[in-house]
Amino acid sequence: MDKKKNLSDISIPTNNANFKIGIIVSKWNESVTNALKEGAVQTLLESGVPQNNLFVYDVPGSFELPSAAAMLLDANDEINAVICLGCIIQGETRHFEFIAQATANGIAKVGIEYGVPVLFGVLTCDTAEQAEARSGGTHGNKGVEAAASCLQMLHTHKKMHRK
Ligand code: DLZ
Repeated sequence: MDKKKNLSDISIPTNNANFKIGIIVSKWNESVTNALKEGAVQTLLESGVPQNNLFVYDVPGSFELPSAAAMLLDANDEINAVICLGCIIQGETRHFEFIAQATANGIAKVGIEYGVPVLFGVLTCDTAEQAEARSGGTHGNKGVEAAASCLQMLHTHKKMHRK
C-alpha cells in the first residue's frame, strides 16, 4: 500500500484497452507538469491503455488547456476523454485567480459541451513546494489521480449507453 497521501481513494477499473485518451500538458512550471504527465501516462499504461491510444500535446500555459481540449475533440472524433494537466502558482499579482478560474471553468465547460470526460489535473498552489508535494511527493501525484478518475468516468459513460 502506497503511504503517500492522495486526496482521493484511487481505484482503477480494468478493461481499458479500447479507450483513446488525449493528454494536454501546460508548459508553465514545466518540471511539475512533466511529473504530472509521467504519473498520468504510467497509470494509463499500467491499466492496459495501449501507448498508441494516448495522444499527448503541449500548450504554453494552463489558460490554454480548455481550448486545446476542445481543439483535440474537434480534430479527432475517436478520442474518448481528455486529461488536462497544469500547475498554477500564486504570484504577487492577481493573475492566479483569473487563470485558475478561467482554466477550471473552461475545462468543465468543454466536458459538458462535448459530453465526454475532460479531467481537471491542474494544481493551484500557494508555493512551489506545495506543487512539488502534489506531483510525485508527499501528497501523491495529481496526474495519477486524474488518470484514475478518467478511467472511472469512461466506465461510467460506457454503462450509460443503451445495450
Ligand atoms: C501568465 C502566466 C502566469 C503569470 N502564471 C502561470 C502559472 O502559474 N501557471 C500556468 O499554467 N500559466 C501561467 N501563466 C500563463 C497563462 O496560463 C497563459 O499561457 C498566458 O496568459 C497566455 O495566454
